[in-house]
Amino acid sequence: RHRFWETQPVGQFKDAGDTSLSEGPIEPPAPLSAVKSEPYNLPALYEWTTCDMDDEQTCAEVYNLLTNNYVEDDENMFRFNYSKEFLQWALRPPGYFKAWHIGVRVKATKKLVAFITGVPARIRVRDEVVRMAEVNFLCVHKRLRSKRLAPVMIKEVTRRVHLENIWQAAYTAGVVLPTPFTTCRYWHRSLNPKKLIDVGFSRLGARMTMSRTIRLYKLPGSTATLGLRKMELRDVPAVTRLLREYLSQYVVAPDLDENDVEHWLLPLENVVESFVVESPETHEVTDFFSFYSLPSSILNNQNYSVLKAAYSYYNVAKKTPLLQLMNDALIVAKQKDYDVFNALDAMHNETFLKELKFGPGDGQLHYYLYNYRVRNALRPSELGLVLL
Ligand code: NHW
Ligand code: EN5
Repeated sequence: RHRFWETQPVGQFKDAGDTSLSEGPIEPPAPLSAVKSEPYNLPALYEWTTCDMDDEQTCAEVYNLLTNNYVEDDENMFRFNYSKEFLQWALRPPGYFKAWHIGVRVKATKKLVAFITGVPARIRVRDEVVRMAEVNFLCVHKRLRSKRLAPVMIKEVTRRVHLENIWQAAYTAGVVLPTPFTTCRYWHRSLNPKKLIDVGFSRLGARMTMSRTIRLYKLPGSTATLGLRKMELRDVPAVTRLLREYLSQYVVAPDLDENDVEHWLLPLENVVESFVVESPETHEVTDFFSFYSLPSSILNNQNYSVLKAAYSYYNVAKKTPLLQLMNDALIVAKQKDYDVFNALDAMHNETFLKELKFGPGDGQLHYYLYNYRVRNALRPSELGLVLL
């Protein structure tokens, strides 16, 4: 059934429920001398390219490929539209490898027609912190689909990750592959219900009018939490401490140090937003929320071309009630003109989704590890990892 995935060190469907299999690496690391030193072969018309994301021209080519060919919903109404600034942020974290930003070009014209990336991360699975690659942005131009290019790209990124002596990877997908270690659902909170209905993102509920719907989703004009402010560089140590302690309760979560937190959480206009609560009395940072900005192109609509979506990222509520903190996140996102606020049912998110009027989406997100077996599928509430 899965001609490619059956050959890879991933949990196989046939092994589901086999209690003799232990948790951890599926294959041992090989000596580096055993890693192929030459790239895998591509069909003759194509060639490999390493994409320098510092270069504006290359970045624009990647942006255009993804804008026209990346992930769509099941009815092809929306397509992810990661911005150039977002791609540069996502692909250049501390310790990144340029060689892991891999493109495929048409030899004759140099047109970029496929892409895949990895970035390094430390991911904890129960008590083990494992060096991994986070693999993302796998994309093959619509005209080159179903030619088995994706397996070659996956093998090539694997080879380049192995060259750095890293033997595991984490990735997510909307499709089912062998074998998810957990599956999350997307939930959506309307901020601009009229537009969402006009573009077909949501529907007018039964026995609901437009004006009742607008009233239902109306939010206060200002935030409720005293001491709420944008995160600054000086907050990095406190946010790192809060986040490390918070993530320690999950079975799978990133192991983040101050450098990582500075990169992944310090606000970057139209890319990532983070707000902290600084106690007015003690000046301690007690809580924070964050979301990233991932617009979608609206395909085939007369009136609108972009849907502005905020995605819940990492949130820690130590003193402020989580419900109040996340309501403030919705208010901030509304003030910044987002149309919808999305969140997975991961971490403790279930405790605020329904109460804050999120509704379940039609999309799921399956989480995978490469060359690492997790013994029993996790509940989403045991997952502390958000991939972009
Ligand atoms: S998920 C988003 C993936 N991208 C899109 O959906 C964009 C739109 N679609 C496309 O561009 C986030 C194409 O349809 C793609 C497939 C390129 C998806 N993951 O070339 P063929 C990520 O980026 C398998 C993994 O003919 P195609 C995460 C499929 O099951 N495998 O198909 C990426 C089949 O194998 P099988 C996927 O439609 C994680 C084979 O590809 C997949 O022209 C990557 C068919 O290939 C997916 N999303 O191109 C894995 N979609 O065994 C990283 C399809 O079933 C692993 N396939 O026959 C770790 C590597 C690092 C390890 C380090 C130690
Ligand atoms: C790797 N980093 O399907 C990511 N999105 O629900 C790759 N649905 O937006 C994997 N179909 O439910 C990505 N509106 C996998 C996701 C791919 C994109 C996707 C879903 C997630 C989505 C929307 C629009 C559906 C349009 C028709 C949806 C309902 C919202 C409604 C708001 C009011 C309360 C009830 C729910």
